[in-house]
Amino acid sequence: MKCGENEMSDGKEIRIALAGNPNCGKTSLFNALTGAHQKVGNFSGVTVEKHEGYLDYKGYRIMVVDLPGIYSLTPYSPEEIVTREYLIKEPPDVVVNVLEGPNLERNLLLTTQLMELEVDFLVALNMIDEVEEKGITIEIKQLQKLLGCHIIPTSAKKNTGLDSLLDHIIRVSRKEIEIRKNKLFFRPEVEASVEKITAMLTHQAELGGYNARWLAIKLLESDREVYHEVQRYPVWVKVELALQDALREAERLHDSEPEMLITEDRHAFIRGAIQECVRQPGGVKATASDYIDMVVLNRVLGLPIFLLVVWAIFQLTFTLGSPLMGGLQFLFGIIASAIAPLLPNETLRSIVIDGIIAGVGGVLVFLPNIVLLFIGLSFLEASGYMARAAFVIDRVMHRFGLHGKSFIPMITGFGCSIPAIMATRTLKSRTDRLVTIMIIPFMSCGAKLPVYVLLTAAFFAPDVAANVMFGIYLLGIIVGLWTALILKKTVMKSDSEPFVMELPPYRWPTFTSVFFQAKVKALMYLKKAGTLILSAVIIIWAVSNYPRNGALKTTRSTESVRIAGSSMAAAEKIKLKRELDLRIKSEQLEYSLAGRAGKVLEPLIRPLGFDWRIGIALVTGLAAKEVVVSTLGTIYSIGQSEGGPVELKSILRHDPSFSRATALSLMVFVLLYIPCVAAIGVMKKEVGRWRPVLLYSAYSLSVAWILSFIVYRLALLVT
Ligand code: BGO
Repeated sequence: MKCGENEMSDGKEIRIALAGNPNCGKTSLFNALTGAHQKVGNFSGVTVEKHEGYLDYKGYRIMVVDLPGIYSLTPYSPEEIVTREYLIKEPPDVVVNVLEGPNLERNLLLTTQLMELEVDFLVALNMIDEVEEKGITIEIKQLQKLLGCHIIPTSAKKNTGLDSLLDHIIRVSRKEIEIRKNKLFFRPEVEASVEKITAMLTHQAELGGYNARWLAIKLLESDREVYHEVQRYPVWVKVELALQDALREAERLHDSEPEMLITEDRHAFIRGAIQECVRQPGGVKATASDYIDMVVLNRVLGLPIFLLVVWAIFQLTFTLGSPLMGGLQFLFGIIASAIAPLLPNETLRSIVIDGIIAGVGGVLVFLPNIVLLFIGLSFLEASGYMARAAFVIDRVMHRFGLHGKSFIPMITGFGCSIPAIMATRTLKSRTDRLVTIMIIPFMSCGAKLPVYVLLTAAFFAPDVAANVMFGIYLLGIIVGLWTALILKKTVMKSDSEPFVMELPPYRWPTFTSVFFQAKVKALMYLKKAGTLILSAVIIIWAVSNYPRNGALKTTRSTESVRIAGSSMAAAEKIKLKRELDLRIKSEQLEYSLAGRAGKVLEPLIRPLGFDWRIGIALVTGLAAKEVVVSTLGTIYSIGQSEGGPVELKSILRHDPSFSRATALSLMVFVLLYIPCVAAIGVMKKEVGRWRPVLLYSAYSLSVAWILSFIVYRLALLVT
C-alpha cells in the first residue's frame, strides 16, 4: 500500500477526504494508507490542523486529506465549519466517511448529513475487528441499500479491507459504480417546506454552487452561515416568508421548531436503519425506549400487539361514542318535534324533518365517533408508536411487494383518502406510489364509519358491534394488500425500493397537539355536513318526492273519507289511517325519480340482499360515503308512517327488507366500492391519467360485488 515518494503513478490523481467522528480511527486509517507521506498544515485562515498525505495505487496517485473529527456538519465548532467549507468549496473526488463499527448509531448522524450534501461518498466501516470480537452482526448489504452508498469493512489496526477500500475509491471516482445518493425524507410538512424553499433557491443563479436542497434544510435549521449567504440575494424576501410559514406550521402541529423536527427525523432515520441492520449481542445496556421496542418490534409479538392496539381503539370509539351518539340522536329528536308544529306547510315540513334533520342530523350524530377515532390515531402517531407499527408491518408488506413506508399513507387513509393519497409523495418509486394510491381507498376512511356504526348498532349487540367494525377495517387492509400483490405481479412489476423505516423517539403526546388534530377533523366534518351533505340531502329529498302521483292523492282522500265514515271504533280508525298513510308514502316513493332509478338498479344488487332504496343510497354515496347514511335517513323517514320509530337504526331494525345479513353485506360493499368523487379527482391528479383510475373503479366495484355476495350468502347460512 505505502510507497516511496519516487515510486511512479501514471499521472491520474484522485483527491479523497476522510470524514468521521473523533476516535473513529481516521488518523489510524490515514496512517495506514499514506504511511510516511504526510504533511501537517492549517486550513486556510484558521488554526485547525490539516493533515495531507498521498499514496500510489494501481497507477493512481491518491491524495488523502484527513478532515478534523466532527459529530455533525452543523457549524458550532471551528472544526465543523472547516470541514463543511472544505466539502462545499473544494469538493474532493470521493469522501470516505469513516464509521466506528461498534458505535454505528452515534456515527451515522454525520452520514445522514453527507447524504444531504449529496457528495460522492463511501463508507469505511472501521474497527470491523472489534465488531466481530463483540459479536455484533451488521447486515452490510441492507445498510448499503438504505444509505445509498458502498460500505467497505476495514480495520485500520489490523490493516484489513484497505485494498478493497482503495479499489472502491477508484471505481467511484471513475463513476464506474452507481451512487444512488439516497435522500433522507423528513416528515411531510417539513418536506413540503424543504421542497418549496429548494424551488426558490434553484432559481437564484448565484447560489448555483450550492446544493439547493441542502441550503433549504440548513435554512430551516436556522444555520447562521447559510442565512448570511442567502440573505445577500433578492430571493431572500420570498425565502424568509416561507421560513416563517414553516415555523408557524411546526409550532401549530408539533409545538416545536423546524430545526428540532429535522434533528428528530434524522435520529428516527438512524434508529430505523440500526434496528433493521444491526444485531447487538445480549448484555448491552438498554434504555426504556429500547425495552419498549424489544416488545413492540418483536418478530413474533409485534403484529399481534399492533392488531390489539387497533382493536382497542375501535372498542374505545364504539364504547365511549355510543352514549354520546345516543345523546345527539335524542337532541335531534327533540329539535324535530319542536320544529314540526311550527311548519304548517306539509312540503316545507317534509324538507326540514325528513330531509335536513333526518339526512344531515343522521350524519352529525356520528361526530363523537369520528372525533374519538381521530384522537386515537393522533395519539398513536404522536407517541411514536405508529412508526413502530409501520416497522412491524414492513415485513408483511414486503410479502405483498410493498414497503412499510406505504403503510403510513394506508393508516392516514383511515382518516381520509385524500390526504393519504397525497402522502404517497414520500415514496420515491413511482410504481410503489401508484400501487399504494390504488389500495388506499380500500381502507376504511372516516366517512365510512357512520355507515358501520349505524348498521352495527342496529343489528348487533353492543359488545359485538366494535368487533364487527374491527373485522371490516381488517378486511379493507387484506383486500388492499392482495390488490397490491396482484398489481405488483402483473401490470406494475418492480422491485420495492430500499427505505429506512424511521423510528422517532417515544413521547407522551401533548394534549394540545392531539386535540388540535381532532378539532381540525371535527370542523372539517361539520363543514362537510353543512355544505356537501346538506346539498346532497336536499337533492335526494327532491328526487325521492317528485314527480308527484296525482292518483295517489285522490286514493288517499277517498280512502280517508271512507275510513272516517265507517262505523269502526276510533282506535281501529286511527290504525287504518296510519296504514293508509304508510302505503301511500311508499307508493309515492316508488313512483318518484329516485324510486324509478333504484328499481332499474335493483336486479343488479338483489343478489347482495339490497333493495332499490339501498341502491339509491349507494349511488348518492359516490358524492361522499356519509351520504349513504343521509340517503337511508331521508328515504326511510319518508317511507315511515307518522308515529313510527324516528331513529334510523330502529327503522332499519324493524324494516322487513333489512336483515343482519343485509347489514354485513352493505358494510362490505360500502368499504370496497368506488371511492367518493373527491378521492377519484385526487387519484387522477396524482396518477396523471384517467385510464388507470377508471380501470381501478371498475375493479373495486367488481371486488365489492363479489365479496358482498359471499358475505351475504354466508351470513344467511349462519343466521
Ligand atoms: C488508541 N480497530 C481497532 N480495534 N481499533 C482501532 C481501529 C481499528 O480498526 N482503528 C483505530 N483504532 P484514531 P481519530 C488507544 O489510541 O485513529 C483505535 O480520532 C490507546 N491510545 O488505535 O486516533 C486506535 O483519528 C490506548 O486507539 O481516531 C485508537 O478518528 C488504548 O481507535 C482509537 C486503546 O483512533 C482512535 C486504544 C493511547
